[in-house]
Amino acid sequence: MKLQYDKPARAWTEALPLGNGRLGAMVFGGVERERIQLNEDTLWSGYPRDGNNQEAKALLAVVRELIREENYEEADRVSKRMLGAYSQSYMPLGDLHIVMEHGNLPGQHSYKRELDIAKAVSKVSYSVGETVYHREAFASHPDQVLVVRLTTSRPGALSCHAKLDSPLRHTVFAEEGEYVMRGMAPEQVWPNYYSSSRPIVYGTAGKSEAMRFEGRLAVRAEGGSVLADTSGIHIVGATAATLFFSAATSFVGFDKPPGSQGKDPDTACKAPLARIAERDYISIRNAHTADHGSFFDRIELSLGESASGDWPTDRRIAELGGRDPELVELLFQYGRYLLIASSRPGTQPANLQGIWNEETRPPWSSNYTLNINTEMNYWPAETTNLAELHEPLLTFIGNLAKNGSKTAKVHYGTRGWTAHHNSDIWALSNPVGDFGHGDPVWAMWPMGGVWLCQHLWEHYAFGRNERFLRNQAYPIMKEAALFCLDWLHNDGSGRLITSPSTSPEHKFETANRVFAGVGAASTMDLSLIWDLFTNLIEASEALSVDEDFRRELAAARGRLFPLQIGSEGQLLEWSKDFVEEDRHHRHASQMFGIYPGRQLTEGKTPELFTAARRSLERRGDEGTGWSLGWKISLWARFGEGDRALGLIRNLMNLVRDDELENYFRGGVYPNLFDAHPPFQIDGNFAVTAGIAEMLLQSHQGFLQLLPALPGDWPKGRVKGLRARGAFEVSMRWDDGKLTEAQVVSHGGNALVLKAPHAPSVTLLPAGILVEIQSGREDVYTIPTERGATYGISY
Ligand code: FUC
Repeated sequence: MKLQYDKPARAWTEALPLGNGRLGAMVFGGVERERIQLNEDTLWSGYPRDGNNQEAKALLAVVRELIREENYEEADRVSKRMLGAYSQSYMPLGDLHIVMEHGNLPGQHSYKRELDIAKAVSKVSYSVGETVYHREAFASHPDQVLVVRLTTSRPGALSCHAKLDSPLRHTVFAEEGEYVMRGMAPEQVWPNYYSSSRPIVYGTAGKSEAMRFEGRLAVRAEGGSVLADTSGIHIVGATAATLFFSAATSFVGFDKPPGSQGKDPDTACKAPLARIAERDYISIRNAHTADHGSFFDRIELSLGESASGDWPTDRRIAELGGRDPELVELLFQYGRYLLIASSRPGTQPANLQGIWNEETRPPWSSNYTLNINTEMNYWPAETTNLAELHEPLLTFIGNLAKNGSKTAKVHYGTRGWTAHHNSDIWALSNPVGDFGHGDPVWAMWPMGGVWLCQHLWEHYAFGRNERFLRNQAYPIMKEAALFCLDWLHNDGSGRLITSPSTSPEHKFETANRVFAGVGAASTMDLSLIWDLFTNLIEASEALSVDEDFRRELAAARGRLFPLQIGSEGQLLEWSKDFVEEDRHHRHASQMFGIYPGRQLTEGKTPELFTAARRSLERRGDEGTGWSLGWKISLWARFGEGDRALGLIRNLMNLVRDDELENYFRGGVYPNLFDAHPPFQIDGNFAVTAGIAEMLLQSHQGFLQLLPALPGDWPKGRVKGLRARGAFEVSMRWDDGKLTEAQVVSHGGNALVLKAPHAPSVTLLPAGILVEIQSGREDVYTIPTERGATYGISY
């Protein structure tokens, strides 16, 4: 479980990520000059503002009429005028620089650096002359600090200085032996794809409503002397030293201006340092590894043996890629590592780059992109046994619902709430595009909230926490459904359609042979609404509430414009058989009902299921990082393990930042970060979710063990995957066949299992035979008791 290298990072995408959910660090591992790039997950540009467009509502009827007349070009033009403000951007905090004063003797270093993802500790070691230097770093969640430990083999040989720096406006100074960096974020950062003469706008110091921040560095040395001044902290002649970095911002919530109403970052920044003052390094490290392990160790995966020996990770990627089963395991677990490091209860949800960003104008604002990316980040949360880490997203959905109810009213005059394709820490919910600049093909998509509601349902479906469903999930889902009920309208023949409607970011050809984005009733709209209504119907049944509303939902669901099959046998992306702009387009939106949805299954909708497979076939096996990642799960849902593994192999293609020219397909960087390119973390999470989906599925009301096992993983085992119904599943297989499974029932629900023939089920550890309650063809129902473990074989 290690990423390892024989050279320092030359680029940011070679540096190794640490994180405690809130604080992020990218460790470069330079010999003379260590750079640790820093982030804090609440450090965003801007402050709460109303980005809604008051003109939108009046234009809605105009756009709908143009679409009815099939005048799509004009509909595109008019819908531009319905757009609101752009989202704000996630900001870098700065850098911790450590300059080692031991000279640099090239070629004599026996250099090594690594990231142990099971312990969440990064290490650098090298020698200068006879002296060996070690560096160890981790981001502690229990102690809320980043810790860097420097040691040397020769007493007194450690001399270095450390300082903080930031690309944002800031000042630095020394205070009581600590080194402090204090600054302010911009009030406005325009997206990197928007050309502006003033892309980054700061407010006036003291008056600005923007975020304030502070970073603070404390040092404890063993031997030697320590001195802090405005140029940094100087360590002279020590044998070991520990650096503690703390950071905080003035953020107090999505709806509170962090300038005038924010908290004092200074107090918040000092507190963790004060708390660890009496603690020794080992106890802080032990608390950290135990905390990380409490999540990480829940899953073990073994897919086969590697032929790569002790190679550096980048060489392994380049030479073996997805053909190295242990590298696939590493990539799987890395996705889990990254979620543990970027998303903890109480933190912000993982954004496009998780929490790791060094740019002041990051790609796509490093924001929350809701038409695939943010959801994808959380695909592995439930299945790979990290359900608590779903919390930041689930809380964020509640924030979005508050702002989104205003957007629904102002933009469309509907009940309920809506969000569009972009959001930010301020829970922006309007369609973005600077009131007329954006392209409706991405902006005009009021389905962001509908998709996010799937996460509320899935959190319940996996964990079966009824209190969560009743108090948190259901009310938000219901409000999203009210929006849908008002947004849907009769197409003239009794069927319910959405309009204006887009299939995220993909255009179709109009009769005039130009490409347009806005039309009616895209497949994704209808599938998302089907999903929300279905989940809500089941939720209201589980809670025994809202019988009338349930009937209303079922009636509306029954009237949804039916999904269409096109001339090539494919599931259509739009309600008409348009020529698409790019048949290999990265978004697989029309396949939502296959994955992550559950509308289309072989058992219930065989024709549409086959048509969706045809659509995926037409999309091809290439794509950006996250697009490849999505296709892994899609092929897994089609039960095609070899094809899914093919996608994993495509994704494990080494991308180096300095070789990016004319490179337009996804891959992974030397640090295993997903390359869209550029870096986007969603692909990492998608591959983790995809591998879980190959091994276990539970979306059809029954569990399927090893539904899409590729031929190249004939023998293996997995411990700790989760299935809907509050089950935890471990399996072993050999010769491509299940040899043994163990299922822990956390909820005492009936275990419904799809199996080739009646399984043998025993209660463990005693081994008492359990009788199958009922069996119909290949689906068997087994009663379970809460907390009990069952052995299954067939
Ligand atoms: C959507 C995608 C892009 C990119 C961006 C952040 O717009 O279509 O590929 O992932 O989000």
